[in-house]
Amino acid sequence: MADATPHDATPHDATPHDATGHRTAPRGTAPRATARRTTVGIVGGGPAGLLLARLLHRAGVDCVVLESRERAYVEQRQRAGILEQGTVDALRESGAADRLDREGIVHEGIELRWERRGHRIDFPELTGGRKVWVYAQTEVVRDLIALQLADGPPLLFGATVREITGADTDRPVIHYRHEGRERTLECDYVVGCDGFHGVTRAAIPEKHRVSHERVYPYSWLGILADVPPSCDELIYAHSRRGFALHSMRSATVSRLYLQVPNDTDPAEWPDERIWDELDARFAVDGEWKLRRGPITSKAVLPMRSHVTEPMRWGRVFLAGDAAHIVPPTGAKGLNLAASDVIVLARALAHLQRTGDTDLLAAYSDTCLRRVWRAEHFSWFMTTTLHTDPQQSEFQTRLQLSQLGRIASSPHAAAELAENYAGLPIG
Ligand code: FAS
Ligand code: PHB
Repeated sequence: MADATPHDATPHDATPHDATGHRTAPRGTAPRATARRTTVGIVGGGPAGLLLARLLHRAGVDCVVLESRERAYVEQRQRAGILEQGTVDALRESGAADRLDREGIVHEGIELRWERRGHRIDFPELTGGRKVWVYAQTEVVRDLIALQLADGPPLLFGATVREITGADTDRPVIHYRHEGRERTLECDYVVGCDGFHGVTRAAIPEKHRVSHERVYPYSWLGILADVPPSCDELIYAHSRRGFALHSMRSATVSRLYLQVPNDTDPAEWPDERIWDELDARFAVDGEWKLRRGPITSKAVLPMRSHVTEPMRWGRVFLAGDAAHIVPPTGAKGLNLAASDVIVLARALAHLQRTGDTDLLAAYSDTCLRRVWRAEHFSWFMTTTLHTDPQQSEFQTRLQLSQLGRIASSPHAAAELAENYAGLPIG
C-alpha cells in the first residue's frame, strides 16, 4: 500500500482566492468566486460535510465545502430523525444547536411491541443518564447551512466533484464543475462526505479497497402525516405481517415506516391501505389507538449494510455514508456520520496545533471500531424486528424469544439501550 501516512503539513494560509487571485466573497455571503486552494477540501454538503466544516472552522482550520445539489434540495431531503447525545454535544460545541435546544424533543426511551404487548426501554435508567433527541436531519442541515453561509467557511452549491487526483501526494486536487466551468481545488487534505453514491471512494485504488455488503430482502415505506403522534416515544413493532415504526417530527407531524417488499411502488399504497396495515402491525391490548391523518409524503427506502475499508488513503479520508451504510432500524446513519467527523476534526485540529499526525494516522482504525459496532447493532435491530416473508416459524420463534429476553432481563435491555442512545466517541 502506498505511503498512506500523510506527510507533515504545516497548513498554509489557505484563504480561498478566486481565479484572479483575489480573496473570495467577504464573510456573510456565499462566495461568488471559487476557491482554488484550501487546507481541507470537503466533498459533499450533507450532515457529515457540514458538521465537519463547522468543527474545523471553530478550530481555525481552513476548509471549503463543495455540494453538487442546490440548497433547497439538500434542505428538504427527508432522512434521519434521531440524534444521539454525542451528536447533540458536537452541534452545541460548534454553536449550531440553538434551534435544536428550543425545538428538539428529548426522548428517554422507546417501546418495543410484539404479539399485542409493549415493553418500554428506559435509556437513562439503563445507561447512567444517556438519552436521545428527536430533531430531523433536514433541520440539522438547515441550521448548519445557515450558519456556514453567515459565518463561513465557503460552501459552494451546484459544485459537482468529478474526481480526486494525487490522493497519495501531499497536494491532492479536487476536480469539480461549478457555474458551467471545470475547476480545481488544491488541498492539504480531502474528505469525502459525498454519501454512498459519491465519487471520493474511488480515490482509494480498487486493489486496496475492501467493501463489505449485505442487502436486506425488504424495504421501508416511509410516510409523513399531518397528525399528532399517537405516542410520546417511538414504537418499534414486530409483527408476522412485517415491521412498523412510529416516529415523529413535532407535536403535529408524525413520521411512520412500514416494512414492504423490495421494489415496492408507493403508488400501490393509498393512504387508507397504509393506515389499515399500520393499525394491524401496532395492534396491542389496552386502550392505545393509532391516530390517522393526511399523508403528505411517501417514499420507499431500500435497506443495506455496507462498509468500505480503509476509510483513508494517503491524504484522502472518507466519512459518513461515503464509507458506510446501515439499515435505519437502529437510528445510526446520521449519528455514525457525525462521530466520524468529530474524530477527524479532532485529528486535524491536533495537527494544526502540534504538527503531529498521530491522530490522523489512527483515523480509519478509530472510526471502524465504532462503525462495526453500529453495523452489528443495526443488523440486530433489523433482523430481530423484521419478518422476512421467506423466514421459517423457527426463525420467528427465535425473534420472539429475543424480544422476551429483552423484556425480562435488565442486562439484555441495557445492551440495547447503550447502543441505541450512543456509545462514547473516540
Ligand atoms: P449524505 O448522503 O446525507 O450527503 C452526501 C452529500 O454529498 C449530498 O448532499 C450529495 O448531494 C453530495 N454529493 C454526492 N456526490 C457529490 C459530488 N460528486 N460532488 C459534490 N457533492 C456530492 N439514517 C437514520 O439514522 N435514520 C433514518 O431514518 C434514515 N433514513 C434515511 C432515508 C434515506 C432515503 C437515505 C438515503 C438515508 C437515510 N438515513 C437514515 C441515513 C442518512 O441519514 C445518512 O446516514 C446521512 O444522510 C449520512 O450523511 P452524509 O454522510 O453527509 O451523506
Ligand atoms: C425517523 O424518525 O426518521 C427514524 C427514527 C428512528 C429510526 C429510523 C428513522 O430507527
